[in-house]
Amino acid sequence: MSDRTILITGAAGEIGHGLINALAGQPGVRLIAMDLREVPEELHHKVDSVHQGDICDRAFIEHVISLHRVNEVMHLAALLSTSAERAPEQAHEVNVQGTFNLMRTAAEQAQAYDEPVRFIFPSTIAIYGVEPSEKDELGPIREFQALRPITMYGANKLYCEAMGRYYGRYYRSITRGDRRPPIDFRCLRLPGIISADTLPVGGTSDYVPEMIHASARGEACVCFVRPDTSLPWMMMPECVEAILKLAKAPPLARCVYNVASFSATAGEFAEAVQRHFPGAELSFEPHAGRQSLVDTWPADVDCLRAREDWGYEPQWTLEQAMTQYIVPTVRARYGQAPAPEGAIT
Ligand code: AKB
Repeated sequence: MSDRTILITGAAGEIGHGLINALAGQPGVRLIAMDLREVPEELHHKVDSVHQGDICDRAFIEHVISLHRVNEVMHLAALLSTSAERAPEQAHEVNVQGTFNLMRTAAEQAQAYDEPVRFIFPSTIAIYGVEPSEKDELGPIREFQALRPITMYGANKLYCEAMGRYYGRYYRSITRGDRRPPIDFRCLRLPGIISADTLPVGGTSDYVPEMIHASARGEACVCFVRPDTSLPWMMMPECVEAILKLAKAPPLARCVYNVASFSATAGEFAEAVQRHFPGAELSFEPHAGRQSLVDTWPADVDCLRAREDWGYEPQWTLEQAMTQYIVPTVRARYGQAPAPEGAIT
C-alpha cells in the first residue's frame, strides 16, 4: 500500500493507545488522532495531528477529513455496552450518527479524489443474542448466526456493520454505473479485550480487567458476574495486531470477521489471577442487569473466516496470556518486582 493518512477516532481510549504506539514512526504512515476527550500528552509526539471534538458534529468531521486528505479511518470511538444501557439515546447518537458522519464524509472524500477510503470498524460479540438454551447446541458461533442483539450497543454496531457493507459494496448501485464503491469496509467482531496497561470504561466484559488490575494493586475486587459466565477473549496486543493485519490485507471477498484467542469463565480467570497474585481477594456478587447482557453473548466464536481470508492467528491461551503478557506487564505498571525464579508467573 502507498502512503497512508490514518484517522484514529477514540484515540485516547484503550485500543487507540495500542494502535498509535504500534503505528507511530512506520514509514509512509501519517497519524491523525481524534477524541472527544483530551488525547494524553504522551501520545502527541507519536502522531502528526491531534483534534479534540465530537464525531456527532458533522462540520468538525468534514474539516478534519478534508484538511488531512485522510485515506484510512480506524473508527474506535463508541459508547460501550454498559454505558450505552445507561444512556441509550446518547449511545445511538454517538454509535450510529457518529459512525454515519464519518462514513458519509469519507465516501465524499473518496469520490472527490476517485480513491476508496479504507474504513476499519471494530464491532463486537454484543451483536449476537444467544438464548442460554442454544449455547451448547450452537457451539462456537459463526458470523451469520444469532444476530439478535438485546442491547442498544449491540443493535448500534450491527446496524453500522450493515451500513459499512452498503457503502463498501452497494452504494448508489442503481446510479453508480461501473464506478467503484467509495469505502473499503473491513470489520472485526471483537471479544472481551484485556489490557495490562489500561482499564476499560463502560463495558460489560470489564470484570476480568478489573480483577487483574485490582489484584496487582493489592486491592479486593468484587466480580459482577457469576463464576460460570463464559466469554471469548483476547489480549490488547493481539487485538492491535489483528486490526493492523486486517487493515493491510489485500482486497477481501467478505467484510465482517469474528476474532478471539480463547474462551474462559470468570471463575477460571479468578483462579488464574489467584495463582499468579497469591492473596488476591476476589469474590462474586452478580449484578442482575449486567449478568443478563453477557448471558446473551456467545461463550465462543468461530474464527475460521478470518483465518482463511487474511491469515488471522490466535496467539495465546489463558495461561500463556497470564505468563507472557499480563503478569509481567501489570507488575511493571504497578512498580512490583518480578516474581522470584521458580514462582508461577
Ligand atoms: C463491552 O463489554 O461492551 C465491550 C464489548 C464486548 O464489545 N468490551
